[in-house]
Amino acid sequence: MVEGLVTIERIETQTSPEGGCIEIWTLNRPDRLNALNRATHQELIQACDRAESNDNVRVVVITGAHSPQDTKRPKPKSFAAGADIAEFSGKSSDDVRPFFENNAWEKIWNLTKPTIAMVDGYALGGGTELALSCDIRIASEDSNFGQPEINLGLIPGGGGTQRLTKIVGYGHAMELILTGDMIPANRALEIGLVNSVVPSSKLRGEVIALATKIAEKSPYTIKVAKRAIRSALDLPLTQGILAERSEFVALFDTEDSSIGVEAFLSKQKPEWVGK
Ligand code: CO8
Repeated sequence: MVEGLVTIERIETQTSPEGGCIEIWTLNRPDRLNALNRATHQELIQACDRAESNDNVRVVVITGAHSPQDTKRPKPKSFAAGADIAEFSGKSSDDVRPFFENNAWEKIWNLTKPTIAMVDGYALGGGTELALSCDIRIASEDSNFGQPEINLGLIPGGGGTQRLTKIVGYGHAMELILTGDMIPANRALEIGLVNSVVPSSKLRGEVIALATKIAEKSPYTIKVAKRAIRSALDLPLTQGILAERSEFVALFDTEDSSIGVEAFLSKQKPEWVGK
């Protein structure tokens, strides 16, 4: 367990090759509803660099810490209530540009490993965008999503106008960004913003089960699958089909495709080698 503004927990899983784990990154500023300040942002970037270079990390889960609920004025549960608005005060474009040019949202989006946002509470502004930078979003019934930047005289700046539009479609993205309204988890599910909604008490178990299932596949093939699916967002259909074909055919030269095929034919569990 690595403690900081982003707490990192590793869960060992039964993987082949051996040693695989799921990393859970917990944003740890619950008094500020896990608002993403510069320091948190830097820690997220460092966590990305470490996870990318560590072959044992198979899946990354991102979530938010909750503040104690037994105090006089408990803070609401939050995944992340956006960028830290206090850090916007008095800033010019020249002040903020360097921060946005090297930002954690893109770093997470560009991880080659699968990522899951585990959302329990508010995911607003940069918080919804952080969830959108992940490959899969699982939310508790207590969660709320939104892009309230318009109420600050701003627009989403962590990829929200782009990824939200790709994921939920033009009309829903327009409505969310132009109104700044929050939507509850069940509405987020209806518009495809989240993959599933579960009771808060079951959220961690469901996400770990999902992450474990992915961690047990060939880590090499998982990366290829992620890259191929990404092509669907970046490329026109005909080029995307060609990109997929090229990835698919190349897999026939990998040891893991031979292992997978032979394991199926001999009714064995595949023991992946990761290449
Ligand atoms: N930044 C800083 N502090 C925050 C933030 C935030 N985004 N959100 C909440 N807080 C603080 C509050 O100021 C409050 O502090 P204190 O206890 O000292 O008064 C504490 O967290 C608890 O919050 P509230 O008292 O407001 O709790 P409520 O239950 O009354 O309300 C809300 C909860 C509705 C979530 C409310 O806090 C809220 O509206 N927060 C702001 C949400 C928002 O506007 N987010 C968008 C921010 S802009 C942004 O994200 C731009 C994205 C850029 C992406 C960058 C990519 C590179």
